[in-house]
Amino acid sequence: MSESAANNARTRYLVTSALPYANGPLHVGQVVGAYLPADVYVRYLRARGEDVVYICGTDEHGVPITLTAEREGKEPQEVVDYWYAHMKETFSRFGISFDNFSRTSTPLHARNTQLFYLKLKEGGYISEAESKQMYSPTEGRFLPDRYVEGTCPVCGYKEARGDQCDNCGSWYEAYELINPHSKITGGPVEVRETTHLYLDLPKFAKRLKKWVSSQDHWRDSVRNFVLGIIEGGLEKRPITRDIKWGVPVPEPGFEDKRFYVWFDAPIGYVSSTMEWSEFAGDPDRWREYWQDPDTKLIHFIGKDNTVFHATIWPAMLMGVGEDGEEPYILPYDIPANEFMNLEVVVDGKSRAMQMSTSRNLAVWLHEALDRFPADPLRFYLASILPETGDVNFSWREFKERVNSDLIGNIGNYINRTLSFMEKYLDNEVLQPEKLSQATREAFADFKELERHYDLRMRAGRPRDALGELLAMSRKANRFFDSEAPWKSRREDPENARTSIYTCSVLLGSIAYHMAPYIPEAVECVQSFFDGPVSRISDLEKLPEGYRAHGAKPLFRRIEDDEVAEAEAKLSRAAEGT
Ligand code: B3M
Ligand code: ZN
Repeated sequence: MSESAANNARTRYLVTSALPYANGPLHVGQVVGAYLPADVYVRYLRARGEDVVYICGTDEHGVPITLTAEREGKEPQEVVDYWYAHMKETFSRFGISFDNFSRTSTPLHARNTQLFYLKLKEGGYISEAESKQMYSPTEGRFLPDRYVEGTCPVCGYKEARGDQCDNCGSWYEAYELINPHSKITGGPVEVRETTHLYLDLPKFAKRLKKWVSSQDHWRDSVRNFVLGIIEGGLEKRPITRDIKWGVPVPEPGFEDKRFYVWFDAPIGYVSSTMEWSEFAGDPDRWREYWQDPDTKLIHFIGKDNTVFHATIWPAMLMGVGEDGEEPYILPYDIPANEFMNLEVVVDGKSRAMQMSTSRNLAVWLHEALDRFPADPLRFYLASILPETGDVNFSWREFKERVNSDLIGNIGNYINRTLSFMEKYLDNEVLQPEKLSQATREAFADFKELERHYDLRMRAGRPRDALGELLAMSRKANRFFDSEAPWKSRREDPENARTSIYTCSVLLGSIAYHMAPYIPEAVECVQSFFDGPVSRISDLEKLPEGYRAHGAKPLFRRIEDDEVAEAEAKLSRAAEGT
């Protein structure tokens, strides 16, 4: 599509990636679930002139944070400060192009969360109720389920967790455990009554069902999962916790409680957008993105976050927009991605294993970036995005894909075309008077592939779109082979010029379409030319004064010993050595 056509029908997008807990490094499983697919999509939309804001930030509340802090003997604030900075830097090294990366510990976010709560209360969606909770007399506090351990009431397993038994899989209330004790101190715990605030989800059931059923463009897996939950019957959900770390609850008697992390976290998308408009010097601008029904709000998440984004969050959005207030829009799409397992060599044999962050059995993004540049990592991960089912990450496959597809196919094409121009044509490609039959055919084929690429990308399937890009590059390589300009340059120089002209146009298209995946390489290609790559994306026509100079190979090969080292690290974690 040409840029001017896209500009005429400019659409507004607000794209978000799940807010990662600020309690540890990012791993590739998170990257393929929520960040890379969103970033590729956003870069694609921006390049086509759409109005896009891409929002994220760290999730800094809840038990995941306090557990980490206690384990490390630190204050929660120290933990989140460290990991916020670490994540921000890692995302930037990996080329994730957020427009704003905020955090949920800001005062603005606390105010915003309280405002959401007060509006929901005004709307009649909040109630109070007592429940039983585990209390630790020695620590003088209520313990969240994850802090409690005991003997499973079903199978007798001694180290069962507060909410679920890892041995037999049963679910129960923490007070049903036999000999329950604190996971932190080992001391005994007892059952006490406590009061919490609840979000009245059943009041939204009808509206939610109607809304979800009509989302024909959602992935079937997501729509069916959510409909199943709604049809199974929604219950009131507690939105407060007996914990000291989090957003304070603006109610008397709740001074020692905080909002549940899943209540405030999605509001973090709104807060981050507000912060973005403040930074942009236009403090009300966020409203366009959250309240104008023409905006498309898209949440990229891993599938374990689906119920929060597709049921509870939309209910909250429905609930706060009533009574004179400008209503909030609902998510247009919630592309939930499946999981990634790791291919690990154990005792000399390769097998797929589930990632385990606590056992250090994970591919940490910052470590991967210490070994390899961002582009090849992005390329490989984009080629195995878990869009339709679980996938396996393998260092060996990384090497093969990069060396054969990225370098052998795409890199090779760009390199041979540019070197030919530079060596034999004095860097200059002139548009021929008449396009040859072979050129017209190549352009037609490319147009078709570009159309497929656009369809896949618009459908939120960047992995499939990447397949089309590789097909373009294979086609371009075949064209170069069959035209054989290295021969014709002696026998028929005019013909060689025409061939290379065509090859350059195809190169422009390839660069334009690979930009969302491997932005560094495209910047490099761009630096060989006068003018931005997108200007040469229009098939059939190169801009005036189009020249290339100083081209060098875009990628380096991945060597056996490099992946062997990365692989060995995983093997050691898997073997527990
Ligand atoms: N922090 C859970 C996760 O990182 C949670 C996502 C919040 S998105 C609003 O998977
Ligand atoms: Zn059990």
